[in-house]
This record gives sequence, C-alpha cells and structure tokens, in this order.
Amino acid sequence: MDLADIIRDLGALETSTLAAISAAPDTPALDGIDVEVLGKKGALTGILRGIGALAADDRPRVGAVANTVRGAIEAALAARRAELGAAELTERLARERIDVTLPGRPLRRGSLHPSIEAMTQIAEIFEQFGFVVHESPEIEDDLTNFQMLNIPPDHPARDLWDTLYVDIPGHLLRTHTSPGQIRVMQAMKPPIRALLPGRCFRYESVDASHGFEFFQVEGLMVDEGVTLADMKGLLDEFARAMFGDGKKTRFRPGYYPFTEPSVAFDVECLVCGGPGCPACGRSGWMTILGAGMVHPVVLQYGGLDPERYQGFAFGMGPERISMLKHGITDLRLFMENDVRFLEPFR
Ligand code: 2NL
Repeated sequence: MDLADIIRDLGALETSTLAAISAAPDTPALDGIDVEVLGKKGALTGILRGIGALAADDRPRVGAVANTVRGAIEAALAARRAELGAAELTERLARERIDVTLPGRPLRRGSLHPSIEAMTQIAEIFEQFGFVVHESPEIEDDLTNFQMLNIPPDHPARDLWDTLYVDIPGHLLRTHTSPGQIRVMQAMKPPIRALLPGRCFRYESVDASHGFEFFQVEGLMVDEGVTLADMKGLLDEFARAMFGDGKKTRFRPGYYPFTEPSVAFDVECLVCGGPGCPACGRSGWMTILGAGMVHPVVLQYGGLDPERYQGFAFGMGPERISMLKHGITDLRLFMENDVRFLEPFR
C-alpha cells in the first residue's frame, strides 16, 4: 500500500461512515458505528496500521488526513446523537404521558371495629356528663380484681368470673374493669367521675353470647351526697343519647357483691318496641347494663370514708350494646375479624 491508497481508503471510510451516521435509526446504532470505526480495533486504526510501510516523510500527511477524518466523524456522531436524543426524548414523553385530570383510584378507608365504635360512642356520651376516661392494666392482682371488690376467695360469686391466671403468683387477667376503678379511687379525691373502657378476659367456653375476651365499659361517680336517684337520672339520659328519645326504661333489682343495692337497667325492645319478640326473649325489654350504689367496703378499699362519700357504679358490654343497636345475634362475630361482617361498619 502506498500513500495514495491510504489517503483514498481514509476518504472512502469518511464517506461511508458519514452516510451510515445519517442513516442510523437510533442511539444504539450510533454507539455501534462509534466502536466499529473509531474504536481500538476499529476501521480507522486498521487503515493506519499500513502507515509503517510508508516513507518517514509521508507519515505526517497521513496523520493529518486521519485526524481530519476522525474529527469529521466525531462531529457527525455528536450532531446525529443530539438529533436522535431529542427525538427519543420527545417520543418517550409522549408515550409516558400521564393525564393528571383523570380521577384517582379510590383508597379504601379503614373502619373502626364495632366494639371500638360502640365504646367510643359510649365514652362520648359520658364525657358530655363530665366523666373522664381512665385506663388500667390488663394483668391485675387477685387483691384488686376480687378482694377489694368485696369478693373474698371463698365467695360463691367467684364462680361468676371464671378466671384466666398468669404465671406470676397472685396475678391474673382482669375479669372486669372494676379493679381499675379501685385504682382510680386510690389515686384521686372526690368528686370522681371516671369511665373505664378496656379488654377483659374470662375462662369461658365460647358461644353466641359468651367470649373469653371482650370489652367492658365501667363508670364510677363518687362524691358527698350522691344518691340512687342521681344514678337513675344519669343512666336514663345515657339510654336516651344511645338509643334515641322516647324509649321506655326500667330498673330491676339485681345482685353484685360490690354494689348495694344493685340493679339491672333495661330499655324497651329496640326491635318490637314492647309487645315481645324473639330478639327480646318475648319480654319486650332488653337489658343494657348493670349498676348499683358502691358497697361501703369497696369505698373503704378505695381509700374513701363511706360515712362521708357515696357513689354509684355501672358496667356494660360494648359488644352487647352494638348487638342490640344493629340486631346482631352472635357475639362470636366480634372476635373473628371476618371482613364481610366488619365492612358495613365503615
Ligand atoms: C355488668 C355490671 C357493674 C360495677 C359494674 C363497680 C365498680 C366499683 C365499685 C362498684 Cl369500683 N361497682 N362496678 C357495678 C355494677 C355493675 O357491671 O354486667 N357489666 C357488664
């Protein structure tokens, strides 16, 4: 190969490469040309390999031409790359276009569990009467859960609260929220208006009306001169707020070791309104809570002088309240977390 051959080859390479560059459909094709022509093992290097056979005087001329060719190819690559890059960006922006005016996919909102919904509603009503929500531990000691509530170890009423024990001697899972009220009395001076919602546990076989785990809401009011009439008035107002105006209510005698006297509080059947139906056991009445005047012994355990202070307390099951309101007949639904049951409570 002589000087003329090499110069001609360089010219041919420039011509064909510039043609290929302007015909390249996309940037990967440009990258391919870049490597094939200008790369370490590319066509330009291949031609320049013939330079060794030339006379020393001719070599700088070939070098100058080669640099011109390289410069022209590089410039063409850069220009085409800019052109294709802009086109590709425009195309991608069109393809990935998002219509921000489309309505969003609706987010499914969570809902309150019906037990919590009922408990919240009960709390809101009593908060309007000046009651303050308190909390207390789910693990209790035997003393506070039973003895201080006038339930000694051999008392037959202990059978009413079949207990789940924990492996700390003298401790158990609270069977009611009442021990929390003992703690409230021990910590506060009257006037006391405390509301204690919380989870309770009993060793029960589960059926449509018994769970081993359930919620309870208890109220306690203690002050000088509090009477049974105050309790009746307050609970009547509660029934009105919870179940609607104009429902008949009644108090019946009841029994709890920690209150004397004790009562059961009924509201007229929410389904039949009186004559009797399957929902109210054909009695026309639904029992919504138990209550009574705090037993003097219990006041004493709470650190209060029963000669000076009187009080009343009441307790109810939010699940039961929810069942009565919504016509639910099986308590187990509250524990199973079946979304088909929970969804309507949205
Ligand atoms: C029910 C009945 C009741 C109480 C709870 C109470 C608490 C103290 C003193 C006296 Cl510290 N009484 N609580 C009183 C009467 C009834 O609950 O059937 N609840 C589901």
